[in-house]
Amino acid sequence: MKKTILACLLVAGTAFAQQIIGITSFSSDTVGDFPKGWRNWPGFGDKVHEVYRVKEEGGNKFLSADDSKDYSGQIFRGPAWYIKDHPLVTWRWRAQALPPGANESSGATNDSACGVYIMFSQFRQYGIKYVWSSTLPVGTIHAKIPGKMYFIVLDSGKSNVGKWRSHTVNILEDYKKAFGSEPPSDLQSQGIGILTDGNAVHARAACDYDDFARMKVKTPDAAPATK
Ligand SMILES: [Ca+2]
Repeated sequence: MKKTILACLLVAGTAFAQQIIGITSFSSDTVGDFPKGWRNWPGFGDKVHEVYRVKEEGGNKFLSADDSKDYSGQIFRGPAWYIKDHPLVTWRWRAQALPPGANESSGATNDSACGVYIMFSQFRQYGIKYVWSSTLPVGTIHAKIPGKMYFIVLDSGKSNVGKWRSHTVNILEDYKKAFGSEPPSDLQSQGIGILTDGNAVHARAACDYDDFARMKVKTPDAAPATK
């Protein structure tokens, strides 16, 4: 009995060291504006400013993406970091409108209400995209460009539409699963990207995003000294 109590105390007292580095929570952005520090591809002009706007709810600011005009404009921001230093990326998102029938495994229907990119090279289209899919099941990994660009389904379908969903992904582990090989030791993310789009199926897509951060993998602290 005494041993059991001691074991419980040790488990309860084990702390986890985890360095969290915020990327953005939109708290310093202006409601109604395009968020500061984000860019888009040349040629899209100000269209993305119609899609991506900061909103506020209950004192919290977040990014709202709402595309009903087939714009399909990706936005992205730094900073870059070495994946081995901070392999975990966390954020939350809330799908508001799923493009009906969208299926990311086919070019003709490749739309996602919510999409977050970790790009190792923006210009080489080398990276991983996490999506809230209209139709594909959670856990689906699909090679959009084999050996270069993969997407992974984190949420699926209508059941959680309108609810915030928090995710923490391990880029090193997901790289191994998707690419089928160990990631290069100097693998860097160029930052994060976002795309909410419904242009393939010509339907509205909408998603809210918030609280992007990167982290080390959790490692238990040394067990507390006991007598
Ligand atoms: Ca926020």
